[in-house]
Amino acid sequence: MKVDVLLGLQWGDEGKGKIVDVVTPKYDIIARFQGGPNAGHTLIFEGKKQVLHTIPSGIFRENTMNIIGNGVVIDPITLKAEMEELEAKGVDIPSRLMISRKAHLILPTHKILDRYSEEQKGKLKIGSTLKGIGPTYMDKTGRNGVRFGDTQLHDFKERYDHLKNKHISMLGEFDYKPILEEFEAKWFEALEFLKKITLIDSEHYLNNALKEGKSILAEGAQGTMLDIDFGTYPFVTSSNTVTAGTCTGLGIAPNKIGEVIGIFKAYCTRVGSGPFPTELEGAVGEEIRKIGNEYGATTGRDRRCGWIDLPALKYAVMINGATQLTMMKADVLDSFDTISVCTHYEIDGELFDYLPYDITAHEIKPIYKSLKGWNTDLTGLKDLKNAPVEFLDYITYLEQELQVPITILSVGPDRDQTIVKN
Ligand code: 2SA
Ligand code: MG
Repeated sequence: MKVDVLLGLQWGDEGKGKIVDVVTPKYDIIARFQGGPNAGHTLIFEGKKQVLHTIPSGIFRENTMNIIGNGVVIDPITLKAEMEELEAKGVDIPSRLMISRKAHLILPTHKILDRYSEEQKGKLKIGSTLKGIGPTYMDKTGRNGVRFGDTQLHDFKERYDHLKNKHISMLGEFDYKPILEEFEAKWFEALEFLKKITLIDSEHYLNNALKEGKSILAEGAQGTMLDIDFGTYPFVTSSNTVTAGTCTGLGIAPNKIGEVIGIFKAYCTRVGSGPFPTELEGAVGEEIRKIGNEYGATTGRDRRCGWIDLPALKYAVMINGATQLTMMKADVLDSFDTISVCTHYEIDGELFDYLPYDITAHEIKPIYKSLKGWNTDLTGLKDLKNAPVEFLDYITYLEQELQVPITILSVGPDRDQTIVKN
């Protein structure tokens, strides 16, 4: 058996949560491999909305085991809140969730450092969700981090204090005390609460599961263009969001990766700062935001909206080795007469089909191809046989350009509004 991977090809918010939830019945195990509570995976079923931040999106299905892998960073406070919300809905978390001992902990002072860092950057701020992600990964790679497994060691409090004091010494004049007072007690309380979750060596668990013939899906967070190495640096998150992140974030060897399902929206969004060549700042962008309900699932921020960006998507398909594609939110474009697709960028008078190295130093002008819109309500579509020809043309055009088949199409937020193409 191999591990299938499902991840975002744009700047996040492609709809990973919904699709993981839809495909979960095919898998025994769903595992998160990177990121942390900066993620906002929205699932809607039976008319109810649920946002997940740290817990994998397989949690609502009985008989599915959910793993938070070593590559994830965990804030006990937000994880506890998320668990309590789900438990109130009758989900039995301890029987469906396990956490890697090697996953790093987000300390209250990591969140403070995140705010401090963004303040220091001024205009160049990343637009972080301020969940402490960057500082926690910095301590991980700097070899100062505190891991979940450390909570079971006799000197855990010393390790915690040591790191906390290091952080305080980095904060200069920043008034950290009120925030620390607000969060520190809650943080330890949350760790107590989380004792009911089993800690495991998830690399052994997952590799053994493969040997036993179990099926595993790795669930990405954020998106390829936010990858620490291949995204629009420095406006990125601090983890490897791409397929390779599955290997390091779960302990899965590259030759154990099976299908790579890349998700993208029929248009494009970005939340936070940084380059976004196809951004529409006027009325059309606003219309997409409203129809698509494009607001941050974690922070509530307006998401920036624009047309689909083929050069960026081709890059993402290449880096991830995507073997299948899923197109989300096609219904959001139902009322548009014309749909634009960015095929190239014009930079200093020259045409490019990839993003330049120094992405902030150039003015990037998107070159568009116009396609006729379908002007039909797709939200009730169950079968592509009944789809408008313009919609089918859009799918075929994208498949030709990206050279990967689109196997799943989403035409609305509900589980049921999903078409699996044969
Ligand atoms: P961070 O929090 O330090 O990792 O932020 C760094 C950049 O990564 C972006 N980022 C995201 N982009 C899209 N969706 C994310 N999750 C939430 C959502 C975001 C929200 O699902 O809507 O609620 O605002 C996410 N998380 C991080 C972030 O905007 C920075 O550009
Ligand atoms: Mg999201």
